Amino acid sequence: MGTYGSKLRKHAQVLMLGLDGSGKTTLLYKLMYNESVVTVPTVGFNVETLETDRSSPSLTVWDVGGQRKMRPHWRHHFTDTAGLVFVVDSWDQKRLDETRKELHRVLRYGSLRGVPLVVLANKQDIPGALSAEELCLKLDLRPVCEGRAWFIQPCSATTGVGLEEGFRRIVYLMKTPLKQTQEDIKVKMKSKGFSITAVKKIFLCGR
Ligand code: G3D
Ligand code: MG
Repeated sequence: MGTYGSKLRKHAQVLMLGLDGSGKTTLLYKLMYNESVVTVPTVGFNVETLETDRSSPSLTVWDVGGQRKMRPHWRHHFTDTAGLVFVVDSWDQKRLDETRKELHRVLRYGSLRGVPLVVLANKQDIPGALSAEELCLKLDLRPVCEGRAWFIQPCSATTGVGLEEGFRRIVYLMKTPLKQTQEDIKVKMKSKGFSITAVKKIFLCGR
């Protein structure tokens, strides 16, 4: 199952990163308790366990503080990470460049090589938020994710829309070898009448 497969047992560690203010803590607690919480900037980390279906591991989700001074500490959480969730504030275009740089920096770490990635395009409820497709291009996801299973999921931590799908997707990517993932998507989309090129554009923004 590749380098990340051995890390997937009964519990799997999912690391959730992203700039401060992107919505990590809000979405974690929305997902856990279906409640909107008042957040304060996370200093250190929050950790919660999410139960999935029986055939999948439970997820220990680490929500690590995203302030600039906290980012050098992200790497201490990389070992044993089976899946990476990177949260983006889709509305805040001023910080897109910073977001792209941090994401690319994280993906360059050797210990995260081959670890599946789900980018959560958060704050879709705000008018003017960039779509997943637009973010995909602006964050240069396609080239930087070469050789890695990845997906971009639009969501809103406030309304809860797209959150479960995003975490289901990371479980799926963690359980399925990269080649299989590509084949599954091709077959699924063919049955729905999409061409392979369309699959790439719509779901993966290219690979
Ligand atoms: P972080 O943990 O990534 O640092 P937080 O981010 O979860 O603390 O969220 C930062 C701010 O963004 C919070 O607002 C939170 O309510 C808001 N937020 C998070 N997700 C969404 C979303 O999907 N939509 C909207 N509209 N807002 C969101 P405050 O005002 O408390 O700073
Ligand atoms: Mg936080």
